[in-house]
Amino acid sequence: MNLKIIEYPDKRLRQKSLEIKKFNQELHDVLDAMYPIMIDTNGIGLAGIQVAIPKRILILNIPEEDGEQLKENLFEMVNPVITNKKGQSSYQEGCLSVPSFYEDINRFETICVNYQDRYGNTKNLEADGLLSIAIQHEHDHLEGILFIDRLTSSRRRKFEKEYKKMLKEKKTLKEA
Ligand code: Y12
Ligand code: CO
Repeated sequence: MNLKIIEYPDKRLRQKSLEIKKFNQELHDVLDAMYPIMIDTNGIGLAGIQVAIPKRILILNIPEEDGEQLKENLFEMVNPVITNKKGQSSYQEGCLSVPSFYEDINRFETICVNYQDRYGNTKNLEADGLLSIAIQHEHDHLEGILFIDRLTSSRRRKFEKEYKKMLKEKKTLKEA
């Protein structure tokens, strides 16, 4: 499966992703194909829409303290629903669909999430720390929301200016 990460300002990132109803081989193939893309690009989280698949799926692989990402720590969440949210935390987030930009974003500290695994089994998870932040970030993607939407308006304006400049430089380099 030839999947590619789509980048802001691609309008597809604004789509609301659709519920998964069939837990079939096609779903397994997509989830299997998303994993190497996330790992090869140093990602810790990836939602379906980031590879142009508007389905309610996300994967997460939080690194160990030494930075190693173990496949046994992989979470695959299908149709995730965040049920409880409490506390507040701030973390410098980045996104594979918004390259080269990192910013502190406020999130809930602890969340509960109900989801299904790739076979349709229902799961419940209470998450805090980086896992909680990453779930909230990826869950936003399913709603067409990007972390840059959560910036203050002045910070957002600064981002748009810097990002436009970066895209222009990238284009110039490509043409050279
Ligand atoms: C905290 C941190 C991240 C999340 C959501 C998931 N975001 C990511 O996994 C972002 C990964 C990322 C990787 C990059 O490295 C490469 O592309 C090689 C990167 O670097 C560049 O774009 C140049 C940016 C982001 C939630 C909470
Ligand atoms: Co993202």
